[in-house]
Amino acid sequence: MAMIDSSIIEAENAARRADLAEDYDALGARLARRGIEIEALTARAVAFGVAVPSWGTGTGGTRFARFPGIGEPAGIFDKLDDCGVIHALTRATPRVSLHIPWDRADPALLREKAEEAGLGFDAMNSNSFQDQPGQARSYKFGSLSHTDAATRAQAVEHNLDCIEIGRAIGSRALTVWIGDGSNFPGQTSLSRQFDRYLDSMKAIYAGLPPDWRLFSEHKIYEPAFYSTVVQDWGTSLMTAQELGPKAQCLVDLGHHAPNVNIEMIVARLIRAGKLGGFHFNDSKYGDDDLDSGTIEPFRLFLVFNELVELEDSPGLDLAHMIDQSHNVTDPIESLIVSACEIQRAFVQASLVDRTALEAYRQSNDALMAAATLRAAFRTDVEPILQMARLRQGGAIDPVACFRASGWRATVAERRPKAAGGGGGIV
Ligand SMILES: [Mn+2]
Repeated sequence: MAMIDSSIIEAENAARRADLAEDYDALGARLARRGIEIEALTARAVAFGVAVPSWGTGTGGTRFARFPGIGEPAGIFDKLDDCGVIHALTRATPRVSLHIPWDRADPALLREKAEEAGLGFDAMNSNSFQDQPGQARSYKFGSLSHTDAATRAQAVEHNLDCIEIGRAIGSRALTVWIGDGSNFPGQTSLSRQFDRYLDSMKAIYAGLPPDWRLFSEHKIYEPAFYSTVVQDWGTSLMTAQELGPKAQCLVDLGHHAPNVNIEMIVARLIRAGKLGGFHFNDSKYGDDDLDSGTIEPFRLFLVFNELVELEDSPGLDLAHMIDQSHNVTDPIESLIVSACEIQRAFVQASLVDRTALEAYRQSNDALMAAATLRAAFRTDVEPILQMARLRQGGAIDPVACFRASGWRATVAERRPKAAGGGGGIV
């Protein structure tokens, strides 16, 4: 049985339980003075979940090199084991997002393994940004927007295949991100290339089951460096609106120009009824795919501030997913920390005094409006996160518990040392 022994979690928690009780009571008293009921926040933390990307469990890499770690997952079943460990410790990652073809396997076995690890499946991810062995036509010059109709058809067929696999394992969404674009001015018709993309997406949309959604993920550049077909949220929104009600936009936090106001994009997409979900990560320069909350935690908080403010919007049903590349850390530890930081931003946003904020807005008191957000952001909600984990059987300190479990060394004995492995940057 490939799981962390619950007795290890219990022993680790026993050593921290008394401190947590004290910290939780103290925070509860502080929040009560602000008119906030701590149990309501803890209940929200318990209900919060974010999906883990299967590809995030292996060490990523850059354009230059990849440095494999020990005991890396050799395939999807190892990856699901690792995702199960992350959820067992954090209780905040109940689903996994698969990538086809990297995770292709017998759906019955996938379901069985996920059940064993206590997991479900989130959105499927297709891949037409690299060629696969034996593939008839190359995506070197594009996939869904290729000038050649047969290449476009091949890419459409692959996406329909992803839907089929997803149906068999209980997924209910497909995320499409393509690397299509151009590297030179004049290389492609900016308008006709987009038309071809839309036609291909319509063919995929036509193959969606009734209860499925299709997410369009934009990205400003890379691998194409002059133009990209779905370069920003405007193109993504046009796509989703043209396709129909089951099509929505997915916002990857790393897929924008530096300093772009992502929380505004979030607010606009919700207004349009077209925000479908997120790929969480953090960045300093570009699509760095760094651990969530490690570079700009305030920006993450501001995104969640919009989500909480607008959470009662009709039909809002967000697929929260992580999309990161872990190059210098143990991927399990990075995913644990990231899930906790995303949950932290959600809880902090949940304690914003929205009545006061709205009054400051109405009276144009900019200083106090900003102070109201800061008061929430500065509140250390760690005891709430710890209590949410403890009550669900998770670890008060999940990274310490993971290290105490010796998981990585144990799996290293049975997992072959990885040389290459699937990439991690989408
Ligand atoms: Mn992404």
